[in-house]
Amino acid sequence: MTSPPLTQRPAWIALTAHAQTMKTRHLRELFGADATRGSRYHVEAEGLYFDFSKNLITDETLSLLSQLARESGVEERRTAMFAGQHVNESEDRAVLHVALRLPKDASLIVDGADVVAEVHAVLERMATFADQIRTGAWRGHTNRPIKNVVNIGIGGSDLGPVMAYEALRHYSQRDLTFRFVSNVDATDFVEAVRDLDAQETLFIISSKTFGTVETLTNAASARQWLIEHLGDEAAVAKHFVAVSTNAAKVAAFGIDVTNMFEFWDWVGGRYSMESAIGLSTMIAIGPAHFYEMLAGFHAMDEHFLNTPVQGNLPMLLGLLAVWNRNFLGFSSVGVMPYDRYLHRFPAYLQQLTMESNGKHVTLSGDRVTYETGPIYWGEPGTNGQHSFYQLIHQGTTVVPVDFIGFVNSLNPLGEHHDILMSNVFAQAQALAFGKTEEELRHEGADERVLKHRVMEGNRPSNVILANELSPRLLGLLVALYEHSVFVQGAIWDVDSFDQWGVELGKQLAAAMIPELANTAPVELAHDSSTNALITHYRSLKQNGRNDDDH
Ligand code: G6Q
Repeated sequence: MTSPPLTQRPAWIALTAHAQTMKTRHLRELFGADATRGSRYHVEAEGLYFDFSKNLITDETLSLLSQLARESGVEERRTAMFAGQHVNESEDRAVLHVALRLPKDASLIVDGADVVAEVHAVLERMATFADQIRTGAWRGHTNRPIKNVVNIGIGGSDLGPVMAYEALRHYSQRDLTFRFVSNVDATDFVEAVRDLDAQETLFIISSKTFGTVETLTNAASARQWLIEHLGDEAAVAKHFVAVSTNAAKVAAFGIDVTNMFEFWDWVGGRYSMESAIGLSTMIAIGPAHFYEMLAGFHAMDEHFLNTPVQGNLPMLLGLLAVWNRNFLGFSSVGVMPYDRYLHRFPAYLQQLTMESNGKHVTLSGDRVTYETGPIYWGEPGTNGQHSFYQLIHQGTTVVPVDFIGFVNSLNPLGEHHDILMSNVFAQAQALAFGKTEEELRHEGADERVLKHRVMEGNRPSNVILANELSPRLLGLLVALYEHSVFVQGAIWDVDSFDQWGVELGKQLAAAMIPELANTAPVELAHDSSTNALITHYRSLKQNGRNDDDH
């Protein structure tokens, strides 16, 4: 399908004009004019209640956004992705994370092979291994059961596993300890293992390419640590497994490929937490819970694929994000989970959203003439309320917020949960409706600080409410955001599945390592700032650590 460039599509032009009117409206007025707005602008599906009524929208906005999706070919692109076409055009790859969560009896033939059979074969191997670790049947080199699992990986090979472990900790086997090492900063590794007994420690080296410098550096240090503690190279066999697409490099590192769990080129790093990259998750929560999580992902996939736009959660979340970004001009999105277990969810989402849609050219390589991916950030509630929420409420930058909350706590304790959830509803309310001077005066507020206390309101938010945080729910939630990112990327006409922007820094750093390590004089040929920094670093480094500094 060829459609005109985004800004020339009729819906885009109409939305631009419509936004001028909407910018003069206030949520107070929109709610005042329609007593049913709060219930009308919500969708309930798969156990998720999505309230989007506190966005600066009307029926016309929604209908124009649906038109924009149609004119942008979002549905065609969705079909193409689910069918295994190479929608990651710049890397010429299929994008099939949805195949990772297809049920066992499904089938999806890609390039002549049934990927579902391959996916389930790996899941079964993972389940056998996870059970061996969980029951103590897998023995370490000195015949002790494994008690500690350390995942070494970075980016997509870390953020998903650590987020999922934290999110589903309630369901985890509590006599096992999990650690996640990602940063090449040695502190990450050293602090992660300092209280662990090597005899009871399993390292999972998670790397799609098995060529990532941070992961290989940490993996090498882990190997050395293990051998130092157990005094035998042969110990590696029982204490290291790999998750990768690259068997040759796994073998070259010294891990037996029978201890490698495979995934595929068509799984993007940031879309891989339910592949073998989720091995640590499966060990933590057990295979049955892991399959429940996959079922949650799949339910959202089906919902996304089969539901008309007006009731389609990822479509609506994505279209509203485009509305806020492009037409109202808001440059960031706050994601505030009111659940402590989801404390790594914002970090996970940052990669999912910003690595996917932080792009400056279209699929055909033309510079975009509109804004693309907003900045995603966030913290769990209620902590944020006692710090940066001040800016969200009264600052000069409007930050649309996604609130995520649950009806039932996994740790019911006194009044805690009602207090927590009252804050979700209250924050969304305060953002939308604020407080006027008149109201404050009526309440008898001190005239001297009246202006300081005014809350302008009219700040958009979504509320996502579910029964409780379960493995299934986590799958639903992650898939909701994955597909919302897809919808946004399809409208912006960018490649949401590549990440060329992370390459240059890696190349420059690789070239500098010898310059930093070398003690002999070197000819530096960078810009004058970089040259001066390296020179200063080298000269201080040669002086060694200063005992006065610590
Ligand atoms: C994710 C990115 C990136 C990747 C890491 C780790 O979509 O591609 O974050 O996951 O760079 O890569 P490896 O798994 O290959 O080590």
